[in-house]
Amino acid sequence: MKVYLEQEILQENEHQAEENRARFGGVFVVNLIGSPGCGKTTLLEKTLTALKEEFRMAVIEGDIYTTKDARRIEACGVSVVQVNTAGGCHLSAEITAKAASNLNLGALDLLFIENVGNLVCPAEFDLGEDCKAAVLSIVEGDDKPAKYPLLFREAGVVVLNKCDLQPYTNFDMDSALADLRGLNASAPVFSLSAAKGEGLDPWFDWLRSAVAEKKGRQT
Ligand SMILES: Nc1nc2c(ncn2[C@@H]2O[C@H](COP(=O)(O)OP(=O)(O)O)[C@@H](O)[C@H]2O)c(=O)[nH]1
Ligand SMILES: [Mg+2]
Repeated sequence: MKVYLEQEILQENEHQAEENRARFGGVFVVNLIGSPGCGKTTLLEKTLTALKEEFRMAVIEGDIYTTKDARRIEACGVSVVQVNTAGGCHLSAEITAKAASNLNLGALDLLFIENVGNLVCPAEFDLGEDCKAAVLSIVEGDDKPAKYPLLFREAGVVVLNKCDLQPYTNFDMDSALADLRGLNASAPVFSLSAAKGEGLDPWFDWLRSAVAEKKGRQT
């Protein structure tokens, strides 16, 4: 019975996700997924600040409680909608649709969705995004891609954050990359430090190409 219910929930979610995808139109939508504290909001702050003259952007912030992340995004001068799941461990397509109804999608190039901090459930729920971005900070350990395979398999792009802390950790980059490549042969992997602003240019360039490619597909 439990399996049946779960399937039903996922099927309903899939239906709404398809509607969201249609509504997003030519906007490139990135669903950022990673553990609490891996640096998703910091990565967004740096990205929005760097690209806000270039692209029309907005953010949907998913958190269990508080508007703390939305305030950080607002301070970057970008429109933001905060969603509080009040205990829910992931965003659903339905929640995303409600949040997106507060945004003028026709006036956007790029929409980021910061999912609830969690390496497990968010990977199961399609929100209608173009791409899941898996964010892993190296202090979480090189074993995490192998231990949380769904997210890394589903990811269209992987960010390895907090690389400035490499000297203080035993993170084995070769081992993490080997596990990652076993799960996902094609996703680009960007090693960077969001807080220090180091290694961000390849990530920005990837976003530029993705936005252009999405626009090209619509015309
Ligand atoms: N050393 C270091 N700290 C970082 C980096 N990125 C984020 N942080 C810190 O990690 C903590 C959590 O970051 P936050 O962006 O709120 O993570 P989120 O929960 O994934 O949104 C904050 O104290 C950040 O300053 C990084 O690249 N290097
Ligand atoms: Mg955050």
